[in-house]
Amino acid sequence: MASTDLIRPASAASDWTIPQGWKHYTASEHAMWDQLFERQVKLLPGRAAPEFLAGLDILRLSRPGIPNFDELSERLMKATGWQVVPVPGLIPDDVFFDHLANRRFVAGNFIRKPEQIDYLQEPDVFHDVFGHVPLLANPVFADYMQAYGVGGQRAANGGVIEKLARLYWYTVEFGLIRSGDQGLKIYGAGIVSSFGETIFSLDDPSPNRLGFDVRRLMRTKYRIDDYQQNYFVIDSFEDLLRQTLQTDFGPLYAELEDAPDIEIETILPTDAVYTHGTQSYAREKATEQA
Ligand code: HBI
Ligand code: FE
Repeated sequence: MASTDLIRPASAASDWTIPQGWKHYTASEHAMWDQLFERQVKLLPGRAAPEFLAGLDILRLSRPGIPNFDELSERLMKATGWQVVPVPGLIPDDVFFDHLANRRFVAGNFIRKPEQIDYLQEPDVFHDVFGHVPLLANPVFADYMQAYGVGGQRAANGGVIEKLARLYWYTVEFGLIRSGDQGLKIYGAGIVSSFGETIFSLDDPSPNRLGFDVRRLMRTKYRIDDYQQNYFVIDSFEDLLRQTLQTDFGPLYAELEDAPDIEIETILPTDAVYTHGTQSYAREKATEQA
């Protein structure tokens, strides 16, 4: 569904925010958060980027269970000037960009049901808060997210927004990072909040792990209904910010306008491919087209 087709619920304000209603969460909803939190916290050391792990402490509030957004925002505000605001679910692109440009991260206030523990389509409070908030406590990543919102507001037409959405998808949601000689680590919120994809994205031999290249990435289609076929690997958050949102995108958009999309299973001769090694990944030039 295109996010422009969304209808704002009567209970939501003009900026699509709603009250979190923290007092209304049931004991079993809080228990669902605690269960998901414990499972990911056990899995992530050695797999998640150190910057993500460093930000996890921001989620350890005065009480267990689903974080109270006011308390969380107070802590996040002190770290990087960001806030977390509740919304009912997906919101339109322009509203989403406006929140990000003003350092407000929108988070669903609902939590998945027990039968959805491993997969749900709509971003719930666990995905949004556990997945996204720890890196928002990192000053460089916090600036990247704001710059994305500003870039979205400037994007004049739908074609450009589609390319920007791919940048968000392959970095903020499903990004991998090379962590010195420690091999590849995960940082994308869609991975770090998923038990299955945390393992799949690093260990499974089937997906392509490609060196980050913004032109290549913006032409690459993606899947929303299964683990990813492609992951793009950045060298550092500083480098990501420099190569993308601190660069003038005007000429890039013009250049990409007539460039064809790249199918998800394609590896190009120009791609840098990370291959599976015992200790770490070797970065090689692809020699043949897949
Ligand atoms: N709304 N709640 C919510 N969360 C998102 O991640 C989101 C959204 N609306 C639009 C959107 N993302 C994407 O269109 C942008 O990345 C382009
Ligand atoms: Fe997300």
